[in-house]
Amino acid sequence: MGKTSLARRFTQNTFSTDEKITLGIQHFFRRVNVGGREYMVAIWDLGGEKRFQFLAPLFLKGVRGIIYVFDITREETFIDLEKWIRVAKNTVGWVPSVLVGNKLDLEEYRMVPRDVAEEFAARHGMIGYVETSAMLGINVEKPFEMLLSKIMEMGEKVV
Ligand SMILES: Nc1nc2c(ncn2[C@@H]2O[C@H](COP(=O)(O)OP(=O)(O)O)[C@@H](O)[C@H]2O)c(=O)[nH]1
Ligand SMILES: [Mg+2]
Repeated sequence: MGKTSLARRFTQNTFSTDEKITLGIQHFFRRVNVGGREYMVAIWDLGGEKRFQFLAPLFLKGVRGIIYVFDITREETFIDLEKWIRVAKNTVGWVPSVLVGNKLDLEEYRMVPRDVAEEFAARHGMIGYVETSAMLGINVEKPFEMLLSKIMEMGEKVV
């Protein structure tokens, strides 16, 4: 669907057509400069498969923000979001979050309309909705920037 591809694009500016399934969790890091200060962004990329679901609450503890990713060409990945939002709420309560619809390069196979996703993000109190292509490198920085500026605005140290 694109979680690992987006994290890889954001941190390494690379893309692989045969990205391996995420076994449990993968880590990605990138230094960013905001307002003349350097921060380290740590991305905890959770494998979405059912068999890894039990790990999520363990790793969600302490997160400062969440990017929820679905694939605009696969409606079931959009429907699945409700479950992940519930898991996050039960574990960390409210943290700033952004919704990402990935695979914008496959627009002709789109199954989830943009306004439906926008409405979903708003209804769940998310900062916003962004459509990306990890493959083409479209809009990949945007959800991370939105999340970071929100976290900073909340006036706390960024880990
Ligand atoms: N066409 C297209 N394929 C993508 C894009 N992002 C990821 N993929 C492909 O979708 C598959 C799953 O991607 P992956 O990043 O492993 O998804 P994850 O399971 O959410 O981590 C891989 O074959 C990727 O190459 C994208 O933006 N466009
Ligand atoms: Mg993955």
